[in-house]
Amino acid sequence: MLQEAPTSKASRARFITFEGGEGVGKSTQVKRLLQNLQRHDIEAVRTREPGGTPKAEAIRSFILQGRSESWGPGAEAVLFAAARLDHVNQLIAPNLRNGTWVLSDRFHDSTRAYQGLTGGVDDKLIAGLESLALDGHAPDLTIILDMDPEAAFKRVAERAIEDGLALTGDRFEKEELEWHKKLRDGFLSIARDNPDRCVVISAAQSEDTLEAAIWEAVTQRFPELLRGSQA
Ligand code: T5A
Repeated sequence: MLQEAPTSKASRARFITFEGGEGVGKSTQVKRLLQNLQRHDIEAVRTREPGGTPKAEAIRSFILQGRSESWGPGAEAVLFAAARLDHVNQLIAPNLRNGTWVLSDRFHDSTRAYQGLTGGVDDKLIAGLESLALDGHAPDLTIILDMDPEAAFKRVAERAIEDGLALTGDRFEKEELEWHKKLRDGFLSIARDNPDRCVVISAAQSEDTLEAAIWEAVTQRFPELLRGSQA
């Protein structure tokens, strides 16, 4: 579980999710946003999907090892939803109730994009699973990091070479490039359909520049952060 020690209390907690394709820099930026919030004396935790709780992490291992692949995207959507239900009940909802901001590295838009828009799972099944798993806990803000998938793969490969690691890839990282281009379009269409919740930011910039762009988007959405008080 990635939950981290909270800092001070905030009276109104927000739920922020990070979405996008493989290797666009979500995990890096979730950590940086957590630090920026803590510098502003905001109590916050970071978490991830699939995962975030012991039960959801068990489902994560099962899926990412490829053990559910032969079941098809519909069954995988159900598994992601089961993990999400536990994550919401055990980690996200209690933290928000307690005044702690929650930053999640992926959430329900990943099921919409991967299993729905790219995997072809019926909209009604995706919507039903979403309503069950979220139980009213939709994100207040979703940051979609957008990047050409070829460039993102190159980035991950370069880092693996620098670190002397073999580039193995999980279940989804092994899909074809065309599949990843469709996935990128899927995230962009989710952003277009949800303009009040989603902000698309180009991930093809340095970690520092991207961090600044994300902070600007977050403070624009929640100006109380700069006023030093919570709405
Ligand atoms: N999934 C998930 C579904 O299919 N349905 C669902 O409902 C859910 C929730 C999860 C997989 O499960 C699928 C989607 C995924 O395939 P994961 O390991 O969490 O698997 O996969 P990713 O989310 O893609 O995680 P990655 O670690 O691969 O990518 P990130 O988090 O986007 O990228 P990050 O921050 O780890 O950075 C990647 C590399 O680039 C460098 C970093 O140092 C690192 O080496 N980097 C940069 N380099 C240059 N410039 C920058 N701005 C950089 N930012 C990071």
